[in-house]
Amino acid sequence: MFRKILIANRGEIAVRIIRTCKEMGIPTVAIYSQADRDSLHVKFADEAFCVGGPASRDSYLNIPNILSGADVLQVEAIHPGYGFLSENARFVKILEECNFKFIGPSQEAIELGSHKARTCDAMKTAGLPIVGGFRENTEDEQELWKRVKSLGYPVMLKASAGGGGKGMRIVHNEKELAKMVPVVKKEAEISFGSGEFYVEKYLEDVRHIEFQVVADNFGEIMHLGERECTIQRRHQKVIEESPSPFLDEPLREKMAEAAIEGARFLKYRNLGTMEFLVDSKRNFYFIEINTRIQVEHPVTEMVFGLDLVKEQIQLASGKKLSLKQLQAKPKGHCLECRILAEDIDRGFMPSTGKIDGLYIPGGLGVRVDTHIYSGYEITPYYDSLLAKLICWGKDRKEAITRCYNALGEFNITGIKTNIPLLKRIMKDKDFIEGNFTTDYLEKMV
Ligand code: MV4
Repeated sequence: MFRKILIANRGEIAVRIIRTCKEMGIPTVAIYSQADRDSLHVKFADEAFCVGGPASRDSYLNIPNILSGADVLQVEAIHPGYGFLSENARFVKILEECNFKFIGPSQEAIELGSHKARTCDAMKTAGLPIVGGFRENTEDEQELWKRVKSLGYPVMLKASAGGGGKGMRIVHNEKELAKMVPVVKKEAEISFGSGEFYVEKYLEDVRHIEFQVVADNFGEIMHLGERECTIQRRHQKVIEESPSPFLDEPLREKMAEAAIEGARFLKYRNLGTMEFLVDSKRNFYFIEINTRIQVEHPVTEMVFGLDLVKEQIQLASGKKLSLKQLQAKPKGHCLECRILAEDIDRGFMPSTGKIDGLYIPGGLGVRVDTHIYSGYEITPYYDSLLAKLICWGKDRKEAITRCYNALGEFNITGIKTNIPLLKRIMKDKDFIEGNFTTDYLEKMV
């Protein structure tokens, strides 16, 4: 097993990864920015070093600083968490060249996954259904207009290197297309360093359902069911659950088979997620692959009774899958609510400041993954995720009740949070009945 692991991340996921390393008896190294000196991941790790200024590009994205510290402290492997460098193929290549182990999939898989148009083409070749669209060179404006016309509106423009909800726009007519093409290009250029985009038919009233796949270095691949992620705001997930209230057993099996087929085609290793859209007629379409541990991984952990970070570490160190497909038996139902530092009444503006009072709920089936504490300062430099409330129950109804009650106990003062909105959702008839599609959150605010 690895002698020492560096966690190239911050916040709740850094804390989450350190906990598993401790359980496995692996020493840990934290990195932190000048804004994160007083963070929990720094206190919980065995060693820590500062990688630069508050802005992400100066610290958590600063490859030379991360690697020089890793070298000095004799780190063997690096866990990237999610966001930051987790899906950066160049980073993975540099790590390989510097003899550090990357805890995640191969450089090739990450490279492909970060070109979403190419991934769709590959999955089409693998036999998976994809959404109708135009994924070739969109620089040819004449061709672009012609092809969009033949697709029919609405369409969705998607930055090929996109992620984190950036570089995605719905377009209803020619006028909007002319306006949005440069907007998406610019946004993608700034956020991802590439203005490449592609066009898909926009499917209305769909559900976003993703399958967790796990693969070892020996070609063994299995899945750990699905996560329902339809409840999103501006393409940021807010509530996730497993299993999806929308899938029946035959459709679940068909989609799981497709997810595994796609992963096999890519010779996929380690953890990954295959994202799909499912329409009201129960047709499903592959949309993208995520080559990282995801924010919402705990819902899968709770229903399958597994530690996905431990799986990642073991697989990266060359171990075989810890279980066979037939041994993976989901039990009960799990919901995750993302507790965000935002002011719902002021258009979801990020809320910053010192947390001056905090009560974290607990009890049977209640798990909270967080890095906050009373006295902790929320700065504007990073995402607004404060905590993940993860509630398990024997069935969906019990999980919802536990979520609602835990949200009632949760008390965070000093900053604004989305807890009031989450509580309303837990009492909403449509949510309780599993009756929701992509427009759900818009209706709720
Ligand atoms: C789509 C779509 C409909 N048609 N693509 C949004 C996040 C990203 N991971 C995938 N997303 C979507 N892609 C096509 N061709 C619908 C979504 C979508 C969504 C869109 C608007 C509002 C809420 C949404 C929630 C989940 C998925």
